[in-house]
Amino acid sequence: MVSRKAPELMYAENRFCAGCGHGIFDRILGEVLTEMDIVSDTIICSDIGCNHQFQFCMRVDAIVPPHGKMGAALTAQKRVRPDKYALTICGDGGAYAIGLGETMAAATRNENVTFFVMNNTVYGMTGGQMAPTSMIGQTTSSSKSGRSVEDSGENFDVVKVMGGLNIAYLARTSVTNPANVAKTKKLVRKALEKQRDNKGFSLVEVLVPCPTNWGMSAPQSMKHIDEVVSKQYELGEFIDR
Ligand SMILES: Cc1ncc(C[n+]2csc(CCOP(=O)(O)OP(=O)(O)O)c2C)c(N)n1
Ligand code: SF4
Repeated sequence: MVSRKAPELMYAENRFCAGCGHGIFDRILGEVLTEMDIVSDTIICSDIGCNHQFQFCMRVDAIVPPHGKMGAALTAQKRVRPDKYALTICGDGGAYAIGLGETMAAATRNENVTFFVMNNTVYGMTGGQMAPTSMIGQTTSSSKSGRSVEDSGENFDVVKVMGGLNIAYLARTSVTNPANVAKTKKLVRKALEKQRDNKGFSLVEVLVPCPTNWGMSAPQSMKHIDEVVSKQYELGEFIDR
């Protein structure tokens, strides 16, 4: 097997569970920041959630606002330091549950900031509870009989919700195989180029596995994304201005 050298900013092994998608995304982001030569021009807004563990493997400036306040924190950061890239790696819980108001407010203002939302369809760090993105029928630690529309409403699809907004970029991707990893890398770069060119708000949702809370092996969880999750959450580029 051929392995590529990790970029210099990745200074340690990651601490995610085996097979977690967060580590794959962090490596992609590390490569993009390095190739764009913007590591020292970037401040990552780190949400509370499993994603925050990027700080234990990536040497990059970061701030940690309260859980879910990414939209407000990124807005402040970018307005105070417009010379720095303002981006977040956050979970679907942080972006679409507790943080939905801030996320939408930043989007409707078309703030020049970038969201990378890791959608694993659960609250990973706190034990796999139901999130807005949990699919109808999905069993989680807080929906043992499966999510029902009657009790919990429809699941949250960011493309349906943000699709009509005047934002710069909206895309969804996954990291289930080398082709999807390569595609994700392109979309991550594109989103950051939107910010570089002052086009406004960009959001890339990444379908990532949480084998621990899904009760699956790493290969099973990748298959589950290809066969189930990405059928529910269509991959593609939906806004590109
Ligand atoms: C104000 C506040 N409410 C609740 C919590 C508990 N909490 C920590 S992380 C989290 C959700 C994590 O899920 P997600 O954002 O999807 O990220 P993941 O861990 O799945 O990557 C919650 C509810 C908190 N830390 N702060
Ligand atoms: S609990 Fe899930 S999201 Fe968190 S590190 Fe483990 S696999 Fe990743």
